Amino acid sequence: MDEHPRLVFRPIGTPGARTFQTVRDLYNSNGGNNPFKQEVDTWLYNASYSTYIDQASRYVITGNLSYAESALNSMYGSSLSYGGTEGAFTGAQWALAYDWIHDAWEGGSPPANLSTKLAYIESEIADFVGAALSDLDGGGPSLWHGRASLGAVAWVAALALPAGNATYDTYRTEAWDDWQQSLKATHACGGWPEGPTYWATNRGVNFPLAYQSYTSAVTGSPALAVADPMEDLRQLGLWMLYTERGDGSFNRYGDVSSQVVINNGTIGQSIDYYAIATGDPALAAFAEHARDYRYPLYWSGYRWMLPVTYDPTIPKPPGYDPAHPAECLGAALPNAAVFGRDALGLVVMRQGWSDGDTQISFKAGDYLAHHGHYDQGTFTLFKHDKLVINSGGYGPYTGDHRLNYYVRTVAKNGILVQRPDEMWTPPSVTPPSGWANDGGQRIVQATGSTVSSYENWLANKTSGWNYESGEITAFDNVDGAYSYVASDITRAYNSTLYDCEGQGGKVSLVTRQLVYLQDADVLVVFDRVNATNAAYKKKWLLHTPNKFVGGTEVVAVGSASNGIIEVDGDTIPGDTLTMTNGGGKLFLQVLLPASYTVNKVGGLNYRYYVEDDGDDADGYDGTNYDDYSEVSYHDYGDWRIEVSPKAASNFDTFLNVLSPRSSATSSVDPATVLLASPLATVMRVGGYVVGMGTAGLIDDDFGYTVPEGGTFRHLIVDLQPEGYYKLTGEAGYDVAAANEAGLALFTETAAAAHGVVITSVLCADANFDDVVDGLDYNAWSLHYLASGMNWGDGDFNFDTVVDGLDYNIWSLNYAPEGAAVPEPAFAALLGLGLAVVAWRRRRA
Ligand SMILES: [Ca+2]
Ligand SMILES: [Ca+2]
Ligand SMILES: [Ca+2]
Ligand SMILES: [Ca+2]
Repeated sequence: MDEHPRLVFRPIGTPGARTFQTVRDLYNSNGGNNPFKQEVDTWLYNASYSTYIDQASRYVITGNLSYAESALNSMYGSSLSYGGTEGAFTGAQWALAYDWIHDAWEGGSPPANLSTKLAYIESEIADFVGAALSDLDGGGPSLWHGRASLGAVAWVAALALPAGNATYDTYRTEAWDDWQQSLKATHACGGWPEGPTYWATNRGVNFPLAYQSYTSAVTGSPALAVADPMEDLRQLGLWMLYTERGDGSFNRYGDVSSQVVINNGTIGQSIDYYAIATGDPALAAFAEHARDYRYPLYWSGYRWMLPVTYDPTIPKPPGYDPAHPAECLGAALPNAAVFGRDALGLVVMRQGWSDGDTQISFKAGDYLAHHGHYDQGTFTLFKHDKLVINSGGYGPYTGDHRLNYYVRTVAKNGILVQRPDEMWTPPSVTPPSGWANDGGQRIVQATGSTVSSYENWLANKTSGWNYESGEITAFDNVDGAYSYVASDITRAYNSTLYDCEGQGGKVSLVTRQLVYLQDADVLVVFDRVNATNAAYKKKWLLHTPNKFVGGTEVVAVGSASNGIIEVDGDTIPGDTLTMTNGGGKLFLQVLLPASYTVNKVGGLNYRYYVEDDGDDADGYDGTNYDDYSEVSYHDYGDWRIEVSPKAASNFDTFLNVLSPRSSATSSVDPATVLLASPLATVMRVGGYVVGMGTAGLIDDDFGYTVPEGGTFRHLIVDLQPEGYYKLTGEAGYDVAAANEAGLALFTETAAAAHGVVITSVLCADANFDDVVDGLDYNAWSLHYLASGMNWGDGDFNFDTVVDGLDYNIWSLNYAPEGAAVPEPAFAALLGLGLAVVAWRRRRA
């Protein structure tokens, strides 16, 4: 492996490898009239950017030895110091420059003292690697803050060092282990837990660089710690793609700074790099989409990366239109995706990728790093403009605004449970005003996380630090129809499962479910909250740029435009509030609790207000934590609403319907509650009926009345996964299987108002007598090979044909006592279907 170049590029002439010649050919293609040259030339002749790495990159592109010599002398005349995790990328840059120019003069005339100069650079890189490994050994860098990216950089730098040196070999062995941690960390999260800003800054590019350097420099190695590193890189790329919300910026979560916007110039090289490293067509289209927001895509100081990161010839998805690069993504990708289901817990649901399509982000994950927030269960919504946002801004790191508002649940679109005597004594730095009791989620480490490895994080999930906070319990998506996510966020709070203050917990259950009806463009949010004390006031929060309109306002503090305003839910026509921002408008309909109040909190002196004694009952004597300066890249909403039940109860459900529209829209389909029983909660909006389990799993039959005729799709969740259910309506019935997410979709038509009953059925019970026996076989045999069939005719796999596949299902479920399975006369035709069905059943 001791040939050069070996980092990213291989020597010219290496079959099948990316080489300097590949770059030069790309640059000169089409007679020099090509997008790569066009972008490169914005930097190539700009003398303001002529550091060692600029010059080394210029050598890669042009083959001009004067650039190589300039890089050589520049490094020889300076030093490389280890500047901690944030500055570590400098070590990778030295390694790349050294590697790329090392053999530039082979077979020609080298510059004076070449070997002396290379030896000096080599020793500087070695010192850097030694210092980085020592830092990693010391356990200081936390996995999802600096450790994962430093491990990747140390690995790249170690690979540049010569073979046949015992110290360097030891470095490489140690760096390999650290890089395996990087692989595990990024595999687990599928995105960056600290959010888009820390990702863009010194992190995103390291992971594809480390993997590319591994593939280009290493010819034999132990097995990698992850099964499919390329797919992991693709997920990281898709995370950027999905979370771009429609205005050239990313969903705000974690500590966010100006790097959250594509046109900042610090994220562009990462967007490109994931496309070229994976060759994924959708990511390549997204990179061109990003260029619509900024061209050239990177800040000049990063354009030396273009030979590494950019290749405009990567194939794009079918239907790619350079004038609208993102439009093809709808056909290339599912409308919803989960990133890091068991760690980051981020879900994005989209209506599509066209202008004006709704984009929703949702988060229910675990504690991972100190630039993450206490935001489990929060969601954001973008349509034409910001409509639902995470509030606040990244002010002073240890200031009151950040520690008592910005990172806290009160600044998110989640649920507060006010326990006036709840204690707040998190470790490390205390904010100037002391810790506020915001009523939100428990604080793990708001400054200085200490995750020393992936295994260390796992070991602390439900013991020690108790990092376990949120869990995505179900996810499903059908393009053009619906997206669904369910989560349990009980552990995010001081709960009966774990209370970091030893107070026994304020809740025993907090769940949130989102059903997004893509074609209707309606988001249904259903929450269950069980408090350990009925007196603990619950608040359902929604942060918006502007004030919601609706209801009779009673000013409690301040004024109607700057204060805390109480609204009795009974005074809100249709229980519907509206909020307009730019070209977008949000209709919010509060369905449950049936009897509720709304506090509107906002205006200049109240927008960061926290009821910091955790008690509304003794008056609004809290604090507006405004010790930070607003900047354009923060979603600094001015208003929030707090929906609370009027009556004190341990258990409450919240059912809210959000209809995002263009600002010109004057009304939307009203939603209505069809059932709110202890077993099931069912609502209707337009042609959709959506049902949830009121307390959890729906384990009994239930019914409701649809108040008019028409064709309805009944989307019911919280069913037994892979259980069978029958909806009986006016004109007949529909049988459906609940999928692994516990979701079943029934279609039904009626002429007028009608009752509907949903019952569970046994698989293959054609005549619904709760036994699978010969009578059901008879139904099957009577319709054998007929099409247009339904369940009662013997079609048990919903393909409308009655055939051997259905027989297999019947025979596997045949269960009268003591009976044997009758053999059909034509068993030979069953073939492959048997294996498929048998496998499905075993999973149930
Ligand atoms: Ca979890
Ligand atoms: Ca108070
Ligand atoms: Ca039967
Ligand atoms: Ca069938």
